[in-house]
Amino acid sequence: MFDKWWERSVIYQIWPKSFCDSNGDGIGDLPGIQSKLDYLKDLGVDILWLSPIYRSPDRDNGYDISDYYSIQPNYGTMEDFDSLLQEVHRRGMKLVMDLVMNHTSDQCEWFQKGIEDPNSKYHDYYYWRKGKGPGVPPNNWNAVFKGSAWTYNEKNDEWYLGCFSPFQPDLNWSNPELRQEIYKMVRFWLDKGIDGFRLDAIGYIGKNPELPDSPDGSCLILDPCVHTYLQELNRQVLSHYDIMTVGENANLTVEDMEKFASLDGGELNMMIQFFHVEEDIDEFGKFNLNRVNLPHLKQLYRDQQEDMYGKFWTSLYWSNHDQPRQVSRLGTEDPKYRDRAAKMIAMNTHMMMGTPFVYQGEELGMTNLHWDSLDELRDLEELGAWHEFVDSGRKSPEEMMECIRQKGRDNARTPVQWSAEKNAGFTDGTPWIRVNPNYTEINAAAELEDPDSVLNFYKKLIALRHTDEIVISGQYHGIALEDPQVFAYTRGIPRETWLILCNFSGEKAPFDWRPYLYSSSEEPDVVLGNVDSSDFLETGTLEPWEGIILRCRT
Ligand code: TEU
Ligand code: CA
Repeated sequence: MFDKWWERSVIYQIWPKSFCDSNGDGIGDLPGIQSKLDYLKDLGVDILWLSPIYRSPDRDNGYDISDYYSIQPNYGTMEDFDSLLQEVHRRGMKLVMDLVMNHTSDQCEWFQKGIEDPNSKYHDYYYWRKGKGPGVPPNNWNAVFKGSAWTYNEKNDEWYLGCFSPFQPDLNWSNPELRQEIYKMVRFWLDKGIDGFRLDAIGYIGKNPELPDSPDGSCLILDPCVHTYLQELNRQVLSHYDIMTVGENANLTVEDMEKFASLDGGELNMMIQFFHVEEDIDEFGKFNLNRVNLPHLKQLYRDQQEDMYGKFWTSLYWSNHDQPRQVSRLGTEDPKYRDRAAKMIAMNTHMMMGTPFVYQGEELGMTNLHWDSLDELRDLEELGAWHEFVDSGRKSPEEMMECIRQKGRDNARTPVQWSAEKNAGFTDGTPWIRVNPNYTEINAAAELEDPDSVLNFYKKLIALRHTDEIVISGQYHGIALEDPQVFAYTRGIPRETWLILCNFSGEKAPFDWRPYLYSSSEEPDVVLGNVDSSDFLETGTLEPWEGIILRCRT
């Protein structure tokens, strides 16, 4: 326990399309990423996770791969990739790639060949089934991006399964030949010397080949065979390399997480947890206007953080390419407190047990975008949900637009704000998606110069993980669970306790810290805080959005 390099690391996620454009076509690319490696090294992160860069028709931003062995031409060439990998390693960082193996694009050669010749081996690489009758799909599953999970193909009078969308047909993992085909591809990338994978939608690969109806029409059944497949992948491929793996799947319980990512290392090293980002969902899924319920959230964290000790490892994050911007979601966009809130939220995440993930632009305090109209949106999830909820009259267009502004994925996908120059310094051309107009205030160039910026605060937080053992191995205790404003917890190792206090509200918050640092006769010292010369220790009151770390040694 605590001796793995990824347990001592901070991961930075790059979503290539919006990171940095080197050639003026309005689309981020690999040379653009390479040009920012010194910035990332200076930030202090250890591992870069690259969202998919494989060849793809780009219906779902590369999560629909048409050729696993080549690079998306918009992003560059294989030489660009090799050069990027080399430059990442030269700076002492590591590179982790996205592995999308639940589905391919419908443009993938395997899928196309299976349609052309239903007797070819490629046909059984996917789930093809006869309908229950004319126009009636084989079962009741609905796609994640709305509509039926089945698409009819006239040529062979069969339906194929696409649990996310019709552009993303699911691979048939019950076919051993398909599994070997995938393992071959995984080895191809590992042999290049990459340092691991983030495994997309991994729970979906486990399906009972009978494909029975599900009680709620969901296609995420989590059949136990998912563990058989992952153990096989681990035994035959992953365990032969010094790499890390992080699986991604929504709707997992703490027990599920332990199965996927137990410390015995038989499957994956950690999972991307979802309980916190799903705390606010309702019958419309993520498209709602709910703010997170703080006492409930603290309870969920307490359960997981206290339970995982000695059993499994986890990821820590609020932001990625599927989530709205965290400062808008949990903090405030009010310029008076925006930066302070962004720092407090980061502190809350980074001081927990697990590996923190920073999503591009988060370290600058980037916010959601106030979208004006439907034609500005790019995400197929947002558009699918729009049609499902607005066309059926379940939500008015105005309400749905507001839900997208608050929760939609496009918020995370606006270009990284590098400077106050045109298009935030992201591109000389026309950006593929709108740039957030607040780049004149929120941008890397300005923040590098400002010692009090969100960016410089992230550097301090990240550095703590490298200097203070307690951040990695300290036991977590959730406290003051009922407090409606303050998220409080302690971390402890023998002879040392840290108390982390985060005011998740725009009001002052009294908090009595004494009962939690009882082991010491001396006054605690302040490890880090987001309020300049905070007087919290004297007044016992946190300022709006204040975050502070107190330490006691005995
Ligand atoms: O997401 C998988 C997943 O579980 C989704 O349900 C995710 O929770 C949803 O997008 C949230 O709104 C992965 C990728 O991260 C996502 O970008 C892809 O669109 C999806 O797989 C399909 O490959
Ligand atoms: Ca480009």
